[in-house]
Formats: sequence, C-alpha cells, structure tokens
Amino acid sequence: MPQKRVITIQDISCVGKCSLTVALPIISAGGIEAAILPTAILSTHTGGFEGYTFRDLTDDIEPIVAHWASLGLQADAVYTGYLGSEHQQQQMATIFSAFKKQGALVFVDPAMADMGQLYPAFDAHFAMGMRDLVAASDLTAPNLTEATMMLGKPWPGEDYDQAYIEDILRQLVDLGPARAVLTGVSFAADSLGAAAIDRVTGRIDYYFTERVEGYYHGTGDIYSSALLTAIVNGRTLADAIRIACEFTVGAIKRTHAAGTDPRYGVDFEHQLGQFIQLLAN
Ligand code: PXL
Repeated sequence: MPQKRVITIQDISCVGKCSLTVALPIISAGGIEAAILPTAILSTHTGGFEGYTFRDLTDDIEPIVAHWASLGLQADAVYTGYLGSEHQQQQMATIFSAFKKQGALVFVDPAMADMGQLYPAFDAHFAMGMRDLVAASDLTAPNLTEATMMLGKPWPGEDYDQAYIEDILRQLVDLGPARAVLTGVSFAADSLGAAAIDRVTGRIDYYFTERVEGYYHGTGDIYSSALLTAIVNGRTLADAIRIACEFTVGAIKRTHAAGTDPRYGVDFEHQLGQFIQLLAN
C-alpha cells in the first residue's frame, strides 16, 4: 500500500506545543506523511504569553502551492488549523481543489476561539470566514465556542443539555461538511469529551473521559491531529473520537501530575506510544 499523505496548513508556534509542532509528530506517529504549509511563524502561541513575534507567511503560500502543483503533488487529506488572516482563509479553496486525490478528505479545524472568546488576533469577520471554510470541508471539529460563533448563537458556557448539543451538531453539518465533531462537551462535572455526527446516517456518537482540572493549551490541536490521523487510517468516526479523547486526556493527566506551566502545552510526547497502540487495536 502506498503511504498516505496529509497536507496540514497551520502556523508554527515555535514554543508552546500547538498547531504544526503537535500536528507533525502526531500524524507521523500514525504512519502518515505530514506535508506542511506554514501560515505564520510566532515565537510562542498567543494564549497567555506577552510580546510574542508574528511573521505572516501569506506571500509564501502561492509560490509553495505553485511549486507543488508543478510536481503533481496529491494528498489523501488536507487539514487546516490556525490561520493568520482572512486572506489566508480565502487562499484555502484553491489549495483544497489542487491537491485532493479522488475521495480525499478536507478537514477544517476552525481554531480561533475557546471559553467564549476569540483568540487575541481575531475578530467577528474572521469568524465568518471560518464558517465559510467549514462549509467547504468534509469534516470539521470545532469546540463549543467556535461552533456557536460560526452559527451566530450565544456561547452557553456549561449550561446546556443533550438536545442542545445534538441541535448544534445538526446545524454544523447543515453548513456543508458531511461529518462534524464537537469537542469540550460535558453533561457532568467530572467528565468531558466529544460528540460526533454523520449527516448521511444521522448517527450521533459520544465519548467521555474524566475531566482534569485546569486549562491546558494546545489540546484542541492535539485532539484534531489525532482525530484526523485515526480517520485517514480508516477508523470510524466513533472510533476516532474515542482514540483522540483517550490520547489527549492521557497527555493532560500526565501534565497535571507534573504540575508544569500549562501555557507550555501538555506532555503528549510520552503518550505517543499509547496513541500508536490505540490505532493498532
Ligand atoms: O492552539 C491554537 C493556536 C494555534 N496557533 C496559535 C495560537 C493558538 C491559540 O491560541 O495562538 C498561534
């Protein structure tokens, strides 16, 4: 079997373990080639650090894409995460159509907000651009903040029930993607997990693990990278949300026990062995 290839398009936050610095090792651990298209280079991510640098790489995207096109490069999936600007959001449509093999998957993680708030670099207009990008995807994985922003609803905090979550899932697939995963779902104080919907079958799945106290940076990107890796390896959506939840919570638990500064991200590296096992079983 030829090795699968994912093109992932996100920033490089040099320190802080999110976006490309987690996507690359996780996709690689799953036996998939990770081709990368960096959107920006930051000294750290923007969550909780002051004075970070930001170099926009928009001008490099077109020449990189043109060179890849001249090589006839193709991918089994294209995965976008944190993008640096609205212009970059608009560049993605061309990239999706240029590099998708027949039957390839476009996965859009609308990485832009959490806990009811947009990340510092973004505004409401950018959020609408993300909604349009999600509309062009086959699979998306917002957290509840991102989902409600794209759907023009107020963020419910922790105040919601199963009917509310299933309504959000249905509205997400109504935007365009055939499948959607909602992260950060919780119906009980001691558990946290994800919900997933398949528009074609109408099936909804949930998976929960224990909730670990605290806010751990980069875990959305770890979750998405693991989810996509499992899907590209042929796992069902129900399996993929389980594998991604177990892997991510394992890394969070390890980091919580170590008591390190959560801005520097979680110790997913020591969970990669578990991730490979989860994929093999
Ligand atoms: O984890 C999402 C993310 C990715 N990249 C950058 C970020 C963030 C979240 O804050 O700042 C640069």
